[in-house]
Amino acid sequence: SSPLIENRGQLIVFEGLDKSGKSTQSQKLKEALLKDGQFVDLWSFPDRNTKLGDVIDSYLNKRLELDDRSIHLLFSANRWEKVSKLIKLLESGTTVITDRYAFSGVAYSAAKGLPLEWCKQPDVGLPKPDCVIFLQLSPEAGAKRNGFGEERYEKTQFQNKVLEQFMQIKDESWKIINADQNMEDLHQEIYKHIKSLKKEELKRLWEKD
Ligand code: 2DT
Ligand code: MG
Repeated sequence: SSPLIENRGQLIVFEGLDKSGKSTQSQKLKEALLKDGQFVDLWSFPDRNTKLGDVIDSYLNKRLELDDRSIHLLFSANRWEKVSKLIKLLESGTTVITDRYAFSGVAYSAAKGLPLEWCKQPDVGLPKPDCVIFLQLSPEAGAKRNGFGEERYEKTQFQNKVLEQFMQIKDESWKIINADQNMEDLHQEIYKHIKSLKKEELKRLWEKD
C-alpha cells in the first residue's frame, strides 16, 4: 500500500449497550497502543464539552425535553463539528479511539421507532471506522453493573430494542466480542484483533462505493 495509507492513524470505535465496558476497554486499548509507541487519542461521543454537547447533556439528564428527530440531529451535528480535527489527526498518523459513534446514533433513535434509513442519513460521509468493537452484554447483565438507571435510555426494556437495532446495522468491519468476561481477558482479545487489522484507505460511512 502507499506510504499515505501505511502512515495514517486508524479509527477504532467501541460500541455497545450502556455499562458494557466501553470506557474501561477503550482506555486499556489506548494505554496498550501507546506502550507500543503509537500516537493515540481517546474520544467519546457525545462530546459533552461543546455547546451542542451541553444541550445533549441536558437532554440525557432529563433537564430538557426535545423532539426525537431534533435530538437525533444534534447528536449527529456533535460528530460533524469534530470531523475536521478527526481527519487531521488520522492523516497525521494518530490513531483515534472513540467510545461510541454514529452506530449509537442510529441504534438509539431507531429503537424509539424512527425509520432506520432516516436515522442513517445525517451521518452519511463521516469517516468510516477501520474497526468497530462491539461489546456484547445482555441488557440484564448490564443492569446489574454499577451506575445503571440514572440517565435517559438506561432501562432494560429499551436496551433490548437498542440491541436489536445494533444487530441491524452491523457490517464486515464489526468485531462482536462477549463482554461478560474478565476485564483483562477481554482486553487481550480486543488488542489481538486490533493488531491483526490491515491498513487500508480511509473510507466514508454509508456511502455507496
Ligand atoms: P454515554 O453514556 O456513552 O455518554 O452515552 N447516544 C449516543 C445517542 O442516543 N445518540 C448518539 O449519537 C450517541 C453518540 C447513548 C449517552 C447516551 O447517549 C446515547 C447513551
Ligand atoms: Mg451512559
